[in-house]
Amino acid sequence: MERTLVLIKPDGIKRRLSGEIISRFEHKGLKILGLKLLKLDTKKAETHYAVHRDKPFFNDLVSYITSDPIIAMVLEGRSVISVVRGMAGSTDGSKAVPGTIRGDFANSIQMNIVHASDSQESYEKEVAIFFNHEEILSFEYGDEGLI
Ligand code: 3AN
Repeated sequence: MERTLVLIKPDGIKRRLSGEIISRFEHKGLKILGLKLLKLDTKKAETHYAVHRDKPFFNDLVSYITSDPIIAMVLEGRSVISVVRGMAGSTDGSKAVPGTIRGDFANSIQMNIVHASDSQESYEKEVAIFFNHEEILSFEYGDEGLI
């Protein structure tokens, strides 16, 4: 089973969309192994977005993601990295397809509700920023055979 790191960004939290977003992942049959509400510090935000360090929007992005609380989640499921990227939709909310989280709730590039790891390598780097090993739980829901 694959795992991914999802963030509900400050716009998602402040627009009271957290429950809606978490429900989508639950209804898809993904397993939530870790979940926390936190305010990210600048150092961790810079590490999380390190690949964008040279982009013109880097400073704005770091200021934005540290401006207010976010929710961090570890999800598990079959091909979960690509499944969740598909559910999130394309980066620019104005271009994201309806039915996706960004397509349904975002109209901005920066304030696009969620972040989701784009590869196994990214997941491994990102999960270490947000979770200790003991905060990622291992358990059965009981409906795994149906999903
Ligand atoms: P995604 O989150 O869809 O993987 P990335 O990795 O290209 O998108 O970009 C990371 C984050 O940087 C985006 N979620 C968005 O918040 C921000 N971002 C990307 N492109 C721009 C841009 N042109 N202007 C402002 N912010 C951007």
